Amino acid sequence: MPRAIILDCDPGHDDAIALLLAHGSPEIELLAVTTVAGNQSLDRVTRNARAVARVAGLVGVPVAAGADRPLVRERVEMHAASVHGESGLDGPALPEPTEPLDPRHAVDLIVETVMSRPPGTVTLVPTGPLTNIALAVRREPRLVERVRQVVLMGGAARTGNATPVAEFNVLTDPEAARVVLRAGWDVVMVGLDLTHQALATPDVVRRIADLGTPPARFVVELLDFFTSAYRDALGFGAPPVHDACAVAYVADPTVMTVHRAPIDVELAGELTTGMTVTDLRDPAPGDCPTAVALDLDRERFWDAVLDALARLGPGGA
Ligand SMILES: [Ca+2]
Repeated sequence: MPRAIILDCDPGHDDAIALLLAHGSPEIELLAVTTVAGNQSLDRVTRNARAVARVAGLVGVPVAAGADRPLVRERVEMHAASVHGESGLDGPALPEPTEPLDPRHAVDLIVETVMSRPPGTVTLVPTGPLTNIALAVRREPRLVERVRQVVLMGGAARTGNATPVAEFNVLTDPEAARVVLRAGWDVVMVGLDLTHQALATPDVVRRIADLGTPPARFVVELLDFFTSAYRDALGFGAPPVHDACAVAYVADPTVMTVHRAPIDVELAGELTTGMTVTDLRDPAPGDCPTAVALDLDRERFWDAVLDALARLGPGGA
């Protein structure tokens, strides 16, 4: 049985690859796509999500827009133009969306989707700031019991990217991250410790190019821009496709090692606001609901991405 997910995202180059992986993966049933301000403004990331949905051939899956700012913090300087460009998805020409935008707010779509499905069957996969997920669980507290798992891209047990200790998604809305990490549901934090092992090296880009399909070409154009941006802005030799890692975990949890550990978020540090403080001392308490991803099987990860892209075929799956 494929695992049903809601992808809550802010495309974003790696969000786009995460969406393509989710739709192309036979292990995943994509129930809905929701968007949140993060890498760019809500309008831009929503437009981007719908354009990627068209590239993927995603039809009949609702796409809804959510929060346009963090719960508490100001919007200023929250966008990541240095790595994603002014559009949030610079590089390829973006097609006009063909599917209508769902009129519901993302939070309503998340709540309605989870509550209408059997208990324990829907996994939330947030790959942007956690604003929508925090609002959803406040709106409908029964989500805590109802969802199967929250597999989020964000945070870092060790080294950050937006600051020495904070990762971008969590730093953008740390109060939302605290709500999500303290809710009591099963959370897997797929953070920078893991995602910095998922580097789209030139050999990977070549393998994707060799598929020769329009979705594969789209990904190559994304990765060409992302490679330059990560090199120029952050000094990386190859860009990490962060968000695809969270989807890959849902499709096959054995593609990475996951360590149960208490995780909380610093909200008022003089130097450490947005840090996901992760207690890696063993053993974790028996009832600890949070876990952190640590080691990636790179070969199987990229095989899964390639397989999914191949399944999308020339015009999407
Ligand atoms: Ca993202």
